[in-house]
Order: sequence, then structure tokens, then C-alpha cells
Amino acid sequence: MKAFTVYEDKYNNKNIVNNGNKFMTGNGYMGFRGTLEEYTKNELVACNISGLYDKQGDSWREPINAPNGLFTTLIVNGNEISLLQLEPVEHMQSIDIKEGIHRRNTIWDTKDGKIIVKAERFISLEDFHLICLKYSLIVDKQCEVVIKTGIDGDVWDINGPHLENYILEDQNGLIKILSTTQELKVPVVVAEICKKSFEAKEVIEKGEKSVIRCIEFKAEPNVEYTIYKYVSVYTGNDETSNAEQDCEANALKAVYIGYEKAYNEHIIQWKYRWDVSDVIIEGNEEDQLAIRYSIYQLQIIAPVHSNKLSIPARGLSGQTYKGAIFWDTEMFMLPFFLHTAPQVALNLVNYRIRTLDGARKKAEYYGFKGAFYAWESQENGEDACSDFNVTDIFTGRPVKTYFKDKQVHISAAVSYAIWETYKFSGDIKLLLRGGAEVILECARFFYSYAYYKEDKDRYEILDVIGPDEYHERVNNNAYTSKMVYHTLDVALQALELLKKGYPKEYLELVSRLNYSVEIANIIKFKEKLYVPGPDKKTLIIEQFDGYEKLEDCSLTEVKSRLLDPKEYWGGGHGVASNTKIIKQADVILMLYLFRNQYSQEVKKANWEYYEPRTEHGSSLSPCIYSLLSCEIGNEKWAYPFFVKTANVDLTGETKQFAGSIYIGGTHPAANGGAWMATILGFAGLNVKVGEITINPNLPKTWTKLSFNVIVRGEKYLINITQKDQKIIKL
Ligand code: IFM
Repeated sequence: MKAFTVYEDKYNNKNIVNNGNKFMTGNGYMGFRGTLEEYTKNELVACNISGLYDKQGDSWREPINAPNGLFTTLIVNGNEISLLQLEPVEHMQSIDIKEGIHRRNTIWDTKDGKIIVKAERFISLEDFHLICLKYSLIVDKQCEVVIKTGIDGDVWDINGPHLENYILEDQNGLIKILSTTQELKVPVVVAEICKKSFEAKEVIEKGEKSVIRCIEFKAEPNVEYTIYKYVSVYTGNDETSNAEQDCEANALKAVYIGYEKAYNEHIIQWKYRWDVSDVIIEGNEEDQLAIRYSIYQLQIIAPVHSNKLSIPARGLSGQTYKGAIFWDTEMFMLPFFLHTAPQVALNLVNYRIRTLDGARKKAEYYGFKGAFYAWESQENGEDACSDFNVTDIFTGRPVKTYFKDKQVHISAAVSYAIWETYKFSGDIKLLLRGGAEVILECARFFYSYAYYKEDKDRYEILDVIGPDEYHERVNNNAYTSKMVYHTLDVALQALELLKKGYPKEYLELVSRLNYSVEIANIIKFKEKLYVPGPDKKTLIIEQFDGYEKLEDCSLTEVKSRLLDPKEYWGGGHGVASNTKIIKQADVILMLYLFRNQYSQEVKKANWEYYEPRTEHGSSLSPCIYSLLSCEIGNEKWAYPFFVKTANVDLTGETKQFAGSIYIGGTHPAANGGAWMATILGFAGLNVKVGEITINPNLPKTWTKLSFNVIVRGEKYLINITQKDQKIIKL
């Protein structure tokens, strides 16, 4: 079905990096970039492992890429036949997002005749450690062929190498690479077994970091020669007492099951996922594909297998942004999972509960109390964010950024997500098993962070960075202050809930956290916290103190001041820093989240004011402008921002550099944002205490929008047309 297939039917080596993102496959345990079989680290091949990080020397900690068990290339009559050597006459690369299958089909016209390679692969949703590849060759003239296939351990790293102590093995048809990470010495094992549909001689070649089979045979014209590769990936982080043994056993099991059965088991799991999460848009094929593709991207990175993991800002597409978890997960991805995969949503918030101690350490480090969550969080919640997150494009020098120190809104995002999950599910266990503790610790952090201004008799949140990262160290950022207020509010609500319904647990928590004094502090703090509001005349909410005094020039003007397209726009010397140009939705995000507390006039005035001043330099931005437009009832404004969000990884038109640092990869927050814009925006879905309402305003070309949601264990089907709407309990 067209609306389930993403493909390219021409080869262009300029697209190699983007296609690595666009044609991603994965299963939450690992992500495999959409690279082709003959590619190596130079083309950014990556089998990216979720939740396993390493540090090399003084450089950033980042997730590891496992050895590539799919590596395969071809030699025909002594000549290498590869896209890297030879232009094809035909080439197609595709991803079937319905079944999570990556395919390629390449035809070369050579002096030795026509050579056709077809390959199909999947990262199993049934067995999280398994990758399968079916690779076929057809020639039209008799020729001598060597298929070189095996495990390439020379992996792509940004700040590597992360793997060391390579042991290369080859026993009874199984080849294997064992290695360990440098910092924590965690074993990483990849085993491969290859079965063939034909007779051939096989020789094993071992390189410094690779084990390759050379499958040699005489190929007859028009016969299809197929190999099946079963690749198993394990690490010492898995629930296993022996990663090596389990890895081998898993590869053997896969061979026993066979390709067809493994394939069928995999696609059945995809069917289950789509049964709940599919969104049908009739009337506009591009939008249909784009929303499904966004959902696909979220599904391939969802930590279904573990309640200890969350989702990094660039998914499992590589090591960009240190493979770290940002507020992207809580504010942009969580809603999709809450409505369609409640267990995954719980896993995501559980990650924050599990990493509370990391947040406590960070607060203590800066001299505060409570929990200051990491701006870039890795396995233990410690902050991976560097003090110098950008490199100056002209001097090559690191630029001091305050993301880690001052984006305190991260703790509010964590509290917000826990409270949203609690409200959505109605499950008090979430609060009893750590959720309330996190919220209380975040509230405590904000109390210790705030300033009491005696002259104004109010608390202020000073010296922060809001969502708009171009303006650092500002005072009274409206978004941050509002989110702090929300944290205090839900902290008090959580305390009240526990006190009434669970007095024993309440007393235990309050005494363990030594919180009795804090309660009085928080009540007072909430009463006197200053949250900037709309100006009486203009209705504009000033993004932070002094924003109005900044230079009010156009986006085009700011862009024209760039001396280099890769220049960083923010920080001390950025072209945007002293202007009103902002990176991403800030006040607008606040107005969307707290939409019931602001009038339509305020929302409209601020949208009109801030939109022309927003660069949308972050992929987190357009979806929020779309959502607020829907809230205002202006579908015309909303639609282009939906299109931008939903196509971000299809077009690859995003910022690839911050200074000289590569920030490319997939954009799960935008993928989640596309779902939000469609379901919460155009359909106007609202779930309150288990009750569903909708308030649709479909784009003009959409004749029908249909989707499912799961609310408190019940599944609902929602059908919306331009004239009609129905919520059906299934
Ligand atoms: O979390 C975002 C931030 O808001 C903008 N810069 C990129 C981060 C990761 O997506």
C-alpha cells in the first residue's frame, strides 16, 4: 500500500547521510540506520544500542554502536560491485513502515553483464536481539562471484573508539565479535550465522576488527542466489548472566526458526502496534504517509522491552546529542504513548523515577536542594551536557553555553509528565511508587532556586534559559515560571491525595524526605510566585524581562548577518542573541499547555506576535504553533506547521550543525508533535478523568480522520469527517 511505503528510486550519494535517518529500522533495543549493505563507517552505518554509553578520554559520553553484522559486498570476476564504486542503472531503497522491512534493489550494467542485488532486512519486534537479512544476487552471464559478508567491527563513532579488546571468533558456521566498552568494560557481542540457498566454497577472513565470510561460487545466468543472515546482538547491560552465550544461543535459535517464520513473527508484532496506533487520513495521500511515518519512527524507538530506559532526542539514529534524553520525551513524545501504548508511557516516566538520585546530585552540585534533572540525561540521570555545547565555527574554540546550568524547566517537565500520566491513567500506584517523590523533590528544587524580592513581596525565577535557547540567563521567563507554578501546584495536590487516601504512605514519604517544613514553604512560594502575564493593552506576554527592549528586526535580516551558514545563533555573540528573534516556541508553548487559563484573544495576539519572530530552528517548534492555531480555531495557520513537523525526517530539511557540531539524526519530538497536532490539534481530542471529548477542525483537504486511543484499559475508535464525528467504544 502506497501510504505505508517510503522509497527512493534513484541513487544519489549526496543522500547517504539523510537516508541513514530516513530509512531507519529498529525495535527500541537497537536502531539500525538506513544504510546499505556494502556501506561502512564512512557512510555512517550504525547499529545503535539503547541505554549503553561510553566515554573515551576527555570527550563526551555517547551511546555505543555495535559491530555491523549485516556487512555484505560483492565481487564479480575480480571486480568489486558496490554503490560506492559503480553507478547503478537502477536503484531503489524503501522502507515498508507497515511491517518494518527495509528493502533495496540495485541493478548494475557492467562489462561482465547485468548484476542485480536485492536485499530485505528487519530488526525483529518479536526478538529484540535479532536482525535478519535476505540478500539475493542474479546475473545474466556466467561469472565468478565472491559474496563477502560478515561482521564489520570498525564502527562509526563521533567521539570513539568506544569498543576495545576485540575477540574474533569463527566456530561451526557461527562467527562472532566480542568486545568491551572502554569506560565501564561492558561486553558487547555480535554473532552471525549465514545460510545459503546454493552450494559454494566458504573461507573466513579475519581483519583487525572484522570477521568476514568469502562465499565463492560460479554464478549461472538468471539463477537467484540467496543468503540469509541471522545476526544476534547482546550486551552486558541486558538481563543476562552471560551475554556471549545468550548471543550465540539466540543466533542458533533464529536459524532453527528460519527466515520466513522470524519474518512472520516480526510482522505480527507490527500488526498489533498498528492496530492501536494507526491514524487514517483520507483525502490527502502525502499527509497520510507523513503521519504514519511519524508514528513508525516513534514505534521503532519505543522502549517496550525495558522499564529502565527512555528515548533519546535523536532516537536510536546515532550518537548525536550524546544519545541523551531531553525534555523532548516528556513534553513531545509522551502524549502519543499515553494514548496508544500506556505501558511504554509508564516505562518512560519510570526512567525519571529511577534516575531521581542523579537529579538530586545535580541539584546538590549547584548548591540547591531537591531534584534538578539533567538537561541531557544518560543511564543514571547524571548530566551529560557539556559546559561547552557548541564549537565556534570561526575559531574552532568551544563556546560556553548554559543549557545544563540554566534550563531548569527540565525538572518541571518531568513533574508535568508524571502528573499527566497519573491523570490520564488514574493509577495512584504511579504516585505511590516514586512519582510523588519526584514531584516533591522538583518542587523543593524550585523553592531553593527562587529569589524572594522583598520590595515586590514576591518570588521570582531568575537567571534561566527558557525553551528559546538563543537567549541565555534571562529573568522571569514566562514559560519557566508558569511550569514552576505547575510543579508547586501538583506537588500540593499529590500531598493532599496521599494524605487523604494513603495516610500511612503519606507520613512515610513526608518523614523520609523531611518534607514537613517544605510544605509550608511551597504553599507560600506558590502564593507569591511571579508569573508574567499579558500586557493589559497589547495582550502580549513578554517572554522574559527586557525582551521588549531587544532589537526588533526580521528573521531575514538576522539571517543576512550570518558570516557562515553553520554559525551558532545564540549565546554571547550569536546573531539572534540581542534581537527578538527566538529559536523555538516559548510563550506559545506555555499558552498551549495552559490553554484553559488564557483567553482566545491572548492566544491569538501572542501567536501573531511571536510567530514572525520565531526561527523554528528547533524541530520542537512548528508542532506547537500548529497546536495553538487549532486551539484558536485557525486551521489555516495550523496546517503548514503540521506539514513541516510531520515531514521532518522525510525531507531531512533540518539543521545539521550547531557551530561545527553535527546534530543530524531523526527527530522523535517532531514525530510526537505530528501526532499531537493531528489528534490533539485537528481532532481536538481531550481526555479528562477517563472521559473523551473531541472538537474537530480538519484541514480542508482531509475528508476523514480516524484513529484509536486507549483510555484506562478501554479502546475507542474515533471517526471524524468534515460533517460528522463519532466516538465508538470497541
Ligand atoms: O531539547 C531540545 C531543545 O529544546 C532545543 N535544542 C535541541 C534539544 C534536543 O532536541
